[in-house]
Amino acid sequence: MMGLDTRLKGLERRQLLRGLGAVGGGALLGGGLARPAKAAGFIDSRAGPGNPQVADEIRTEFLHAWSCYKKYAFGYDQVLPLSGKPDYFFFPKAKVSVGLSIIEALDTLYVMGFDSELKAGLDWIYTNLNFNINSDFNVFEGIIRIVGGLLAGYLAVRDQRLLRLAKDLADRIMPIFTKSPTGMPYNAVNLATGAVSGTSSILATIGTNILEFGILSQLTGDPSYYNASKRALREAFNRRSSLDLLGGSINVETGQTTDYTDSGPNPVTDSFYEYVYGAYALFGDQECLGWYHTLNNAMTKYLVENYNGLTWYKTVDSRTGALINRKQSELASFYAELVAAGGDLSLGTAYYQSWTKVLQRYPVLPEAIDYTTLTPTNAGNAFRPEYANSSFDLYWQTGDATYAQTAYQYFTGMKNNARTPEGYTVIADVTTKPMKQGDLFPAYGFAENFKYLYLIFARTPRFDTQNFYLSTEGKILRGLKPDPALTGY
Ligand code: DMJ
Repeated sequence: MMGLDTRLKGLERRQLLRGLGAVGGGALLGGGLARPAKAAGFIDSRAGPGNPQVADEIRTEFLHAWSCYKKYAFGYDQVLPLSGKPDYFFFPKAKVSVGLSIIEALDTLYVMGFDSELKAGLDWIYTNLNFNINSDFNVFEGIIRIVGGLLAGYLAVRDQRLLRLAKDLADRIMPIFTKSPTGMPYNAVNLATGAVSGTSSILATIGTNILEFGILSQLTGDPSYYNASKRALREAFNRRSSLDLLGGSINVETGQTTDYTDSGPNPVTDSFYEYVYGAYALFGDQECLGWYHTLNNAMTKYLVENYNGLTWYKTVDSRTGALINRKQSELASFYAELVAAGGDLSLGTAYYQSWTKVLQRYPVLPEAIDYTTLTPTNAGNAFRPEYANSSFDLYWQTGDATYAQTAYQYFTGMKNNARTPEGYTVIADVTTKPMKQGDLFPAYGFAENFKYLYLIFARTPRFDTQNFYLSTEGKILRGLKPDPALTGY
């Protein structure tokens, strides 16, 4: 074990510096963009001290949510804040927990400076976490939440045990790629036996893994993780239509598209595009950047439309471009920052403004709307972070204080409606007054919402605002600065 540790450290140092490919020179921001030039007189709000008072308010609310998890569900996957009970996420039938909320929270606790909470979480992980579980495991969620969470935790405190756990889980997941005739991943794997299942995979499952697996390749010096993910992206890209649009799912054994619906930034295709671009932003992969532009240009051409003065993405048939529906999932709102990072700031701004219009109507965004009327087609809200994700990245891309203001508006809506006496929870109906609450705090709430908000207003030496990159699950995969007080804990 000592030998492994020493080897990893040496490799890690060299490869973190070098990256898997050449990352473009100059100061990079989240999304890998150089800062856009601004008109004379524009006040860049990034240069100042942030807003320590608001940062502290957000930090306090995070602790309120965390305390509820600690009180009722510590070591379980999630908490049910109203009933005060624990909840299983990955293995509800087997009643096995992997302490998901702890893993999701690691780098948030770190950047917020909750060191004793972080140490308690790490102690739980080092004592209890074991992936030898004889049950099927959802690989999409497992990679972005657990592999990503352990890697972000490792990048924060540099304890080799976290890296070993991330590698152990990734090795148990690898059969989804290596057993697939096309290289595109199956949906699920049995963590103990390596048996794979689920042959028709949605695009998000096929393509939301290169960031976590690429970091793992960097840290271990083993390129097989990155290469498996890259092959899957290539295979999916090669199945685009003559319009350069992609369908929603593919049979990973035959390679046939099983659903030709292109829902663009909406599920089930959403984070596929995020990771095609991310492979460039995080690892300098120019081929992926080319793929991103090909696909994004086609979406801009065939999906984007101006409707009643607002900008939205239609869902279309990928073969013909024919309209399927004009629904918009809240989950798509992250795309405002991605399309801006990819070079189209005016489209990103317009899309963000469209969502801000909905936020003015519903202080907590509904899960989905019909954008011809701005009315909900699903009136719940599962404590969704995507709008705040865009606020955060657009703020750091542009320095425009409008994004901080609208982020605070989002925070106020969340605090006024999703707060419970002991924690935070999901909303069952955003259209009622007061909003009807549900009974669940999703683990991603510890990874995303509060972190995006906090890192707009806070200035902490533990986070590099000049050069960062976060995964689809809000994991800080670049930009964590080690603190000697915690290193190796
Ligand atoms: C999170 O797991 C991630 O943000 C993912 O990309 C989409 N769904 C949830 C949050 O809404």
